[in-house]
Amino acid sequence: MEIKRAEFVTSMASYGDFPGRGLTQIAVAGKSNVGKSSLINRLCNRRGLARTSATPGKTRLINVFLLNDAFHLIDLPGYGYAKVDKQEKARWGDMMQAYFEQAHELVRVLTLVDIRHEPTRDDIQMNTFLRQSGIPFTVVATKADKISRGARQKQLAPICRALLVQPWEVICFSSEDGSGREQLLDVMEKALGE
Ligand SMILES: Nc1nc2c(ncn2[C@@H]2O[C@H](COP(=O)(O)OP(=O)(O)OP(=O)(O)O)[C@@H](O)[C@H]2O)c(=O)[nH]1
Ligand SMILES: [Mg+2]
Repeated sequence: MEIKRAEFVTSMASYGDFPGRGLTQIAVAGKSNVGKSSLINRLCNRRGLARTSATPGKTRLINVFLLNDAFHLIDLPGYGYAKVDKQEKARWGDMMQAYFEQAHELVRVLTLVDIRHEPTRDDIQMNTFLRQSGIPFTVVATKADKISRGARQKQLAPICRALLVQPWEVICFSSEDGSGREQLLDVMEKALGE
C-alpha cells in the first residue's frame, strides 16, 4: 500500500460528534510524547499534517485523517502525561471509553511504545483492555533511530514480556529515518482488507 492522499478531517472531544461513519478506521494509541502524531506524518510523508510537539500532551482531542480517500486514521490523545490533574484524566478516560464503544469501524489499533523504555502501567492497561475487548492491535516500538540496530532486538525483550507479544510481531519504527514504514503499511493494508 502507498499513501497517495492524506487530509485532516476533524478534531473532536467526543466520538459521538463524528459524522464520517462508514469508512474503516485504524487508530494510533500510546502514551503522551511516544510519537503518535510523528508516525502519522511519516506514514503520509507530510510534515505538518498532525501536530507534534516536544512537550507531552499536545494531542488532547481525537484527530481524524482521511487517507487515500478510503479509510480513517485516528490520532488518539496520549495517556500517562504526569502534569494532568484528576479531572483531565477522567475526561481522557471517558473520551477513550466512548470512542472504543462507538467505533464499530475500527479494525486495528497501533499501540506505540518507546523502544528505549519498558512499558508503563498505562501501556499494560491499554494492552489488557484491547485484548479483553477483542480489538486487534499491533505493537509499534517508536524512536528506533535513538538506539543502534544491534541493540533493537534486545530492547524488545522487556516490551514483549510486558505486552505478551512475540518480537517478530513488533514493528520497530522511526519517524526520523522512516524505518519500519513499509512494514507498517503492510500491516495496515492487511487490516483494511480483512
Ligand atoms: N528521534 C526521534 N524523535 C521522535 C520520533 N517520533 C517522535 N519523536 C519526537 O518526540 C516528540 C513527541 O512526538 P509526537 O509525535 O508529538 O508525540 P505524540 O505521541 O503525538 O504526543 P501527544 O500528542 O502529546 O500525545 C517530538 O519532539 C518528536 O519530534 C522518532 O521516531 N525519532
Ligand atoms: Mg500527538
